[in-house]
Amino acid sequence: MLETEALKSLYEKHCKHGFQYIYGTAGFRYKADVLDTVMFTTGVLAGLRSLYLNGQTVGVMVTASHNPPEDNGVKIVEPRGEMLEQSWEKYATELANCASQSYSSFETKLQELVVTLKVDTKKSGGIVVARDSRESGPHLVSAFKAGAQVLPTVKIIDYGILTTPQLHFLTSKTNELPEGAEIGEQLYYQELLSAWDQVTDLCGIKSLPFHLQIDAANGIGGPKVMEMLSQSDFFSGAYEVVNADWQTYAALNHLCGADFVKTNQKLPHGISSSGNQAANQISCSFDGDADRIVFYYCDAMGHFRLLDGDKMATLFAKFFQDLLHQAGLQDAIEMVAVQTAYANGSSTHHLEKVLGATVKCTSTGVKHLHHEAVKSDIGIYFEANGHGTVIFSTKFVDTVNQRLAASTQDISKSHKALQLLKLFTKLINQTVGDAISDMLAVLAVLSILNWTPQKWDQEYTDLPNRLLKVSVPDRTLFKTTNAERQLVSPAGLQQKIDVLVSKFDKARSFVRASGTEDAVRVYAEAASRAQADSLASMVGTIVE
Ligand code: NG1
Ligand code: ZN
Repeated sequence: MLETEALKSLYEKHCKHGFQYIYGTAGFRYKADVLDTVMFTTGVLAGLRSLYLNGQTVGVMVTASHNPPEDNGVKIVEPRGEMLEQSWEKYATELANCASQSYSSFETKLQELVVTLKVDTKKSGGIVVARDSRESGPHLVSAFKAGAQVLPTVKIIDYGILTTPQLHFLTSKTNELPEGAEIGEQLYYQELLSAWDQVTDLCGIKSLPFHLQIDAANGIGGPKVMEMLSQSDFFSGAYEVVNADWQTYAALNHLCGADFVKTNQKLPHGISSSGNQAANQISCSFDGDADRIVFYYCDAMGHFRLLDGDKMATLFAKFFQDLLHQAGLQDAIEMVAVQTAYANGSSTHHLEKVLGATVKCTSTGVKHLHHEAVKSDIGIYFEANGHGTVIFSTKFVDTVNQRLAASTQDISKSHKALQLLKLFTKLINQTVGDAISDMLAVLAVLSILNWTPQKWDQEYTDLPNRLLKVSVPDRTLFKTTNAERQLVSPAGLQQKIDVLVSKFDKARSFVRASGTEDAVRVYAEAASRAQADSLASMVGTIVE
């Protein structure tokens, strides 16, 4: 570790005083101009994490996802690509807030962490870092790197601009592959495209049954998905990318992208309803860092129809359930669908009552869903907003491999089902929700099932719902229980919500503080659009 003088000089160059930070739903996320200090301390903390994990490489992503262009943020990724171990969020917050107080407070906290965590600062470690396309990114990455220099034995690789899932993928590959292996973006494209080609070859799919429109939210997903698809003969002429202006900073997430489409339940700028009415047309929107995706189309009347994270979860649940049956694995392999309170009631009903699947509900934020999903052999987890993935256990992989080795009838249905199960473990980025990989997986499932977007949509009908953002003086007063479905504070508020809910049909509503924005979110669903809207607005009023 650096000597006091060098440490102090770096600190003074990068840290400012006075701001209070919290490691939230997806790391630290604020207006970019207050982030220098926390970038610096996250550099230190990521180094400590790597040393604590015996030198394994940890990842760091500088992004504020779907937030407006003036925001930014940072999060730490575990060596296998998962979100930072929860017990360390506290250390990240404490170190940032001490640095925000004074140099001596920062130094004392740093020494204390080194001792408490028994970190040997002479050993070597590694960090891989990347950022999304925001204007503030390069400056914030410099502050981060300065923090990482506090532990000079920790080596940093800067991948420049990537999507969030690419950074997760490369973090995991850095730890998995032998030293000297060529690790970079290209590996990501090759793995996904190779899985795609094998799936489509196996199923005799020669071309995409739809014309595909991709709204890239004017974020980094645009150039990355174009780079990948330009390498594929299969996709040649089959798609078009709109809102790909990632170099105009102010355009990021503006009137487009997954969050805009999901929240406003309408088409993004740049995609028209006329082009979307044909049965062979499907559109999708990524968010700013391409870890979320929602699909949509327009029905014959020209009405916008959303195919969100809940629809993806049910699509994958049905698909994997069918494959497990065909492979004779329905009793050997356990599958679970993990949702949050924001999942539409109809999707939960469909999963449980129609598909007979096991459904679990967790708090918001993929780290919570992931944590629950890893307990099963196939864990399908999606937030309604389109953030999610499918993960497969080691037992699943071993079982499929053993059955494949024992299966000699290459042309049988069960053999093909086993092959497909195996290939989907490669097509899906299991480290984190990934717009590009989820897009390929959904397109593959629809092509294999020979489903149109309309057929997919008709599996169940969403209950009309409304999500509102309400500004309050202090959102930290809003505390919840029961996977965030009920408030315990402010006192008496939940009872008032319950009274309002009881006045509507098939209604549900809940309130929680956002972990990424300075606001409280109100969700309401009910039997009709008018009822969902009135309930949301009434609850919004009593929350203010
Ligand atoms: P918050 O701001 O805590 O509601 C939002 C999303 C989460 C998750 C995170 C991280 C909703 C209602 N909330 O969290 O699902 O995606 O951002 O980006 O969509
Ligand atoms: Zn995102």
